[in-house]
Amino acid sequence: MSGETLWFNAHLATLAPDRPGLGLIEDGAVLAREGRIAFAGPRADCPPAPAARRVDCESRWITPGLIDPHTHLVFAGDRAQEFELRLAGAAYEDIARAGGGIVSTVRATRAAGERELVAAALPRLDALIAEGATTVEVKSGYGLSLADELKLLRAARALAAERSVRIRTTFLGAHALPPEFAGDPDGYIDLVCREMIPAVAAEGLADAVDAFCEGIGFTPAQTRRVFEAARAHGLPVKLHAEQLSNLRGAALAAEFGALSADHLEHLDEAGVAAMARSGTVATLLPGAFYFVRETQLPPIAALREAGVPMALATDCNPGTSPLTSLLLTMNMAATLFRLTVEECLAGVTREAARALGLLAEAGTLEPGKRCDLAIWDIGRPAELVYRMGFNPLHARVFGGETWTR
Ligand code: DI6
Ligand code: FE
Repeated sequence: MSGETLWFNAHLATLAPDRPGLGLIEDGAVLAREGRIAFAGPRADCPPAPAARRVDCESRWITPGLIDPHTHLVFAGDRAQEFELRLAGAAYEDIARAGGGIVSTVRATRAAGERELVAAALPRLDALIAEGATTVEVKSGYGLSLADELKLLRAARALAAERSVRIRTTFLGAHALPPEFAGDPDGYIDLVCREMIPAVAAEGLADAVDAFCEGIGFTPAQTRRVFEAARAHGLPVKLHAEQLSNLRGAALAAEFGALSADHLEHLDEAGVAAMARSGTVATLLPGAFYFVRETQLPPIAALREAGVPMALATDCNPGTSPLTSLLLTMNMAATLFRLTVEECLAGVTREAARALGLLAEAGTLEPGKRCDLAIWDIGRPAELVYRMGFNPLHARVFGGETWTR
């Protein structure tokens, strides 16, 4: 881990906020010292570096390592059969009545041990890593009991020991109502607030707290209780908001200074304004939009106009977004949501870091941050957004070290 490494003969997309657009630097260099970026800029300005290792990038492009700021990566089983039923015309309710849907994932996840959950999540994590991801957020929410939520969060944290990647965990106990609390959502929220959040905080297992504020999830009043418990335990909040309807969840999240509000297809002007005031990031999930064949578009123009930062994420989950590609996520954001190339790339780097409260550590090529890089075999950055199902990653650097995965 010690010593210096210099990457030279590269084009940089630094994403540094003090430069316009992508922060492009032709003929750039990146110098890493003890795992952190010591220099990123024009090669001519690079301090003389007696670097032990010098890497000729042969005119490739370097971006910050990619960041997926919203996943439900850790779960057991799959829902391919449910997908087939839906293709054959079955409604979501029929599937739920037949024991499918989210409850089937909860059942499988409860039955799995921590190591099994790690093993199940690794291929999904590897797919993200193979495309240059260096930071991945992972939510709980398929355990829905104290023991199972803790197990899931431990499995998520354990992923960081298996691969060269930073994992941020989010406690999403308020994801769905577990069967044993049928008819008693407030009783379940009592458990979330009085037992689960204190235990998760005491064990230091979560970096944030999230909830699913929706007709089929939890009400704004229940969400508020979850946020109050999170605040009491010093944990920042995020929210699944306005995915299927407008319950004004984003404004509630903004009131609590949320790091992000996610989905947002049904967000209104007041919600946009509230997010702008609180600096809450809009995390857009085009994979879920695509997979459930949603037609209501998130209010991109209004978010842009109000200066709300926009992040992009896979929302990787077995029910509504079985997606493990940030490159395809960018393509979908461009084609379906009309984001620009700059917005797409910023969405999976700088703004994704902001959505995780990690901007001081990651998300741009700036001195002092961890040296997490993706090195690409491309001629221009737009290629990362334009192609579908093609991976031009040449190398991935995590904490100044080059890894194949
Ligand atoms: N929103 C969603 O669309 C998923 N979770 C959430 O909060 C659904 C998850 C599933 O069906 O397993
Ligand atoms: Fe989600």
